[in-house]
Amino acid sequence: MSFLEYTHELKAAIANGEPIVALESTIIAHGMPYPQNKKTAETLEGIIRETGAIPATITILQGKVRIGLGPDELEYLASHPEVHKASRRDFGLILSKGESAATTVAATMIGANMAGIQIFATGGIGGVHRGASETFDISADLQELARTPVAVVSAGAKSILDLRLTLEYLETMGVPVVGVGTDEFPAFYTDRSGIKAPSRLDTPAEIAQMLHTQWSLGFEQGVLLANPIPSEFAMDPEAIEDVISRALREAEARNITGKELTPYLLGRIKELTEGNSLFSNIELVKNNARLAAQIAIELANK
Ligand code: PSU
Ligand code: MN
Repeated sequence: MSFLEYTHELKAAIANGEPIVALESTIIAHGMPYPQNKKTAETLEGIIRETGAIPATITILQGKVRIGLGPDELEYLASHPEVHKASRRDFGLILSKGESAATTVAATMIGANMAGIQIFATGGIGGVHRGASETFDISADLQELARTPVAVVSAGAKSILDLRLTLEYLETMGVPVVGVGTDEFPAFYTDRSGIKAPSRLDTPAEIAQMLHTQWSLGFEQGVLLANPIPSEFAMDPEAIEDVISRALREAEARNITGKELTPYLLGRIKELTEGNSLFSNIELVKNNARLAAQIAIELANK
């Protein structure tokens, strides 16, 4: 029995080796408010098509891992923030009950890999949280990068996380981290973090060559491509740091932990910046979708 379901378009595209870019669904259900989340999901799919690749938004719907999303399903996910947030641990639980879920970076990597899709665009990945030495809060996204050969295009990671520890963890796990056109690891809302990126590549062709080589060697790891937010959309580093510190203090005071923490922080940051952070967030994901499509096209020619 297959637990995977494809749209007709994607079934054919995969069989024909066409360039495809996976997109996650937690960013829709739990990462942005309605209706901007729906609009953004549509815009991302549009950018990938205009660039010459095919979008594959990945979700879990009624007990199936769905590769590709139709308009009614998008409307459902975008307007139901109470839908499950699924990571690796949740597949058996959710599929066996025929339930639906938005997929995190980790779960989207799993779905993409099952479907044979190698490139995935998102905004920010989960990572080692600040204070993890006490809380043990390390996103399952990092462990997934250590074991699933999918390249994730992100704008680095939000400084709700401890970026240095996140990079240490990825180093330990043998995950290549590549700054795209930058020597610094980008911090999501800002193109600078003061932390050096472990490596740098500048063009989609170079990146595709690196991915092809890495996976031809048989490594099982994913690759983290850290693509900085275009500077015209970047936020003021000090202002955003104040907001993040405040959101973190509030989360601690309210005892918010586990999988609730990241969505809580994202929501508070948006409220506290009066939507400015949402604007930057949307622009950086668009930028990542475009790069991911360019890489997928180069990789399809290998
Ligand atoms: N970071 C963001 N935006 C997001 C997420 C993280 O800047 O939307 C979402 C992604 O789906 C990511 C998940 O995979 O949160 C990580 O959750 P956790 O920290 O609970 O592992
Ligand atoms: Mn966590």
